[in-house]
Amino acid sequence: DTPQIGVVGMAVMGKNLALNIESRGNTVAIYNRTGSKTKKVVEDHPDKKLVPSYTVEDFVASLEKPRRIIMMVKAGKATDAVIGQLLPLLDKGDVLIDGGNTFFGDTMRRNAELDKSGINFIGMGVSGGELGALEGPSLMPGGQKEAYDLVAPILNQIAAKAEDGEPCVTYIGPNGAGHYVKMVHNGIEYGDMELIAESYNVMRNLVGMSVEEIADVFKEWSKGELSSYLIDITAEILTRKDDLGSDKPIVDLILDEAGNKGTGKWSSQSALELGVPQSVITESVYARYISAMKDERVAASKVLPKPVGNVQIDKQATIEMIRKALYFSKLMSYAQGFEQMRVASEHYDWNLQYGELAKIWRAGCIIRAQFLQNITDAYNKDPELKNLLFDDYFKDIARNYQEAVRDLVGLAVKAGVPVPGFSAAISYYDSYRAEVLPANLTQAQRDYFGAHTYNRTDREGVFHYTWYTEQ
Ligand code: NBP
Repeated sequence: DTPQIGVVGMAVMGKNLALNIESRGNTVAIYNRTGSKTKKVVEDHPDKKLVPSYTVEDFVASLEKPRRIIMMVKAGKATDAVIGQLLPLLDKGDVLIDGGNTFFGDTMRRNAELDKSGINFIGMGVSGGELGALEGPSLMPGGQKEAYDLVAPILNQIAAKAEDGEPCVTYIGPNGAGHYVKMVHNGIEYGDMELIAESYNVMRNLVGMSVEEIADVFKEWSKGELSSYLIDITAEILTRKDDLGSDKPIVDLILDEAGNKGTGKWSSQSALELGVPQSVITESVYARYISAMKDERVAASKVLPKPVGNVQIDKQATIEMIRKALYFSKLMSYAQGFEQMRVASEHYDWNLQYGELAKIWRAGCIIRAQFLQNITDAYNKDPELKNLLFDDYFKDIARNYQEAVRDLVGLAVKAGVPVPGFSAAISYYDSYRAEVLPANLTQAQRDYFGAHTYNRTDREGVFHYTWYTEQ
């Protein structure tokens, strides 16, 4: 059979994606810079319809036309290098897909450059990790719509399926839209992970619970509205013991320094550039940074005073407060993430379909959760929704849970247990619903020291006050 599609990059993601595509009845051409990896994939899977090539020329020549190629290589220079090798060999109308975790700005640039040669370039976010790539990831493709239509049948086959059977893939929008949405997805993932970590920490250090007890609480929560992949794996992680012999929970032996590969940071940077408040995700990025300052924290823990007051805790009541704080804060984080995508969509002219985005995150990806259906419902009711907080479901949760968040943040702050995500969430909520903010004073200060002028509440025009007379 002539391969219907080719995959470049035989590291774990590319290999698994190729096997996924093959498992749906397709013949797949494969290529990797280092030939031994390609050889190993074929040797490990002798019965699969994989067609290996050991030169780019052979690889391109082996494909059905118009050619469809997915690149799964390290984002950045490697992507440009592979494009550079492929470009002279491709014809007008061929479709090149970058499935790496690429910065959306790079995808916009490459899409425009390749368009000049008549090559369709799709930047596709792929979420779900190794297993997702193999069994069904959530896919976020952006680029020329005609190009998407050429690959849509295969993408529909390989994507994860939601409970209602719908594939977790849809056309996201032109040029960098797919990678942008994947970036915000990752930012939201940072936020979810931080809020879960804070919940664990408050149970541990404010309520004084054991790791086993906390595992049971997460198991219980996963049956309710918090039901999600990340809550499930948290419950499971907390039950696991040391794999090197002691009977301690493995979490107690893992160093508390969080790494990152930059997608959370990109998400925050873009929010700053677009002027969108995205505090929950940004606090999550900061939380990873401050965690990595282990030596400084150890030194500071020895010299900086602790809180002096005592905090009285009612265990069961506090656990329920934490559950509500977690859900409320998650809603704030998604409200911010979707607001960011709305502003980006207007700024870059992408025409993003917000309800569809929540839909394709229902399965396959790391942030998959029952709750995403509420977002789809909200946008179905009102596609022009400015912010999810105006939706009835979100309003109800805010009404019913806000007191619990306030109580919990109060207790945690009093006890000195850090809750940057929860605090950011409730502060955002209070700022967003404030008819009047103290920005009047900020404007007065700006006018005082820099003659930056201000508007008035009672009349039109631009004003400058004579704060002082020049001597
Ligand atoms: P890596 O990100 O580790 O990349 C390794 C691949 O890039 C190998 O095939 C390697 O070829 C190739 N490569 C490099 Br490095 N430099 C190259 C160059 N100059 N020319 C040609 N090929 C080059 O692999 P991965 O973890 O499988 O991830 C692939 C992509 O998928 C990345 O962009 C990643 O961010 C993204 N992604 C990963 C996950 C995940 O869970 N891991 C999830 C979603 C998306 P070689 O064998 O010759 O060195």
